[in-house]
Amino acid sequence: MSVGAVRGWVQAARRILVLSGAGMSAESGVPTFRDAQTGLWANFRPEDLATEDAFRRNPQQVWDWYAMRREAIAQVQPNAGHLAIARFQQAHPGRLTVATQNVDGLHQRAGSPGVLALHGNIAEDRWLETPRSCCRSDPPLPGHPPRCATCGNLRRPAVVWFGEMLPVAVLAAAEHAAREADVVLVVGTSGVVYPAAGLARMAPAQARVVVINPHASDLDDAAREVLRGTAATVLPALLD
Ligand code: BJW
Repeated sequence: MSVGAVRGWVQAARRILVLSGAGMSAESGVPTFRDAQTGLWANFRPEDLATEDAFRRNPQQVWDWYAMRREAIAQVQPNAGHLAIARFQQAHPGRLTVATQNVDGLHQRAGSPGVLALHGNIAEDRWLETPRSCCRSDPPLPGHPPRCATCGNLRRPAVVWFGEMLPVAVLAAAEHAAREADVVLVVGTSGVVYPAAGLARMAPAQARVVVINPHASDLDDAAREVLRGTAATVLPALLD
């Protein structure tokens, strides 16, 4: 099986789901989480940073880690893979849905409409505790993190940490897109984090699931075809 054959599936498909992970943005210069040398968690333990407990224990450390990543992401650009997806969507409205685990906003910046951001968006923040009227009335006091001047409620990154629910409507829309898909392109994810990884296994039995990843992933066994290449090289060859 070749890129050419998968391209035929894509061109014939009525409904396509792209499920993307950190590898989608690697060629834009955003580090992945689990790659051995360069992954964000080669140097940090996720339970120290990507949980609500971690934030409550050490809000400044977690806030600063996210602020550093937010600034780095603001400097990078969508790559040829993001752009190929967005071009396909513009040329074929309604045929392709993007569900991404990425919080970097690069699909949106490439011009993809209706991106389902399963794990939130790093550019946004929200209140840690349910906001009271004081939180809503005055701008938060600047700080690391900013806080409500009256009750001390903290701002936190609007991302989904371990142990937290994914946004319900976003996950439901992604599940619907998976069940309707005749082709699912699983791009740049290790496939270890649930429920996002489970979307690739929700496609109907006759659907063609294609993994695009230079390395082995936990979703290879769910795939009809595995393309061992990178997002920025394979996606333009499939979609343009
Ligand atoms: C390239 C490339 C190139 C490189 N081109 N490819 C079932 C079983 C066991 C555990 C669970 C389960 N269900 C739920 C859980 C618990 C947990 C979980 O999944 N744990 C597992 C790790 C074991 N899940 C959760 O806690 C989730 N919530 C939940 O389940 O809630 C339930 C609940 C119910 C009721 C009440 C309350 C709760 C939430 C998960 C949130 C994940 N959050 C993070 C952080 C986001 C914020 C941030 O950015 O800091 O999301 S963790 C991190 O992992 C991030 C990513 O989106 C996610 C996935 O990682 P991804 O994208 O796959 O990246 P990598 O690095 O792992 O892989 C990169 C891949 O790219 C590699 O394969 C490379 O080869 C490849 N690559 N270059 C293409 N150029």
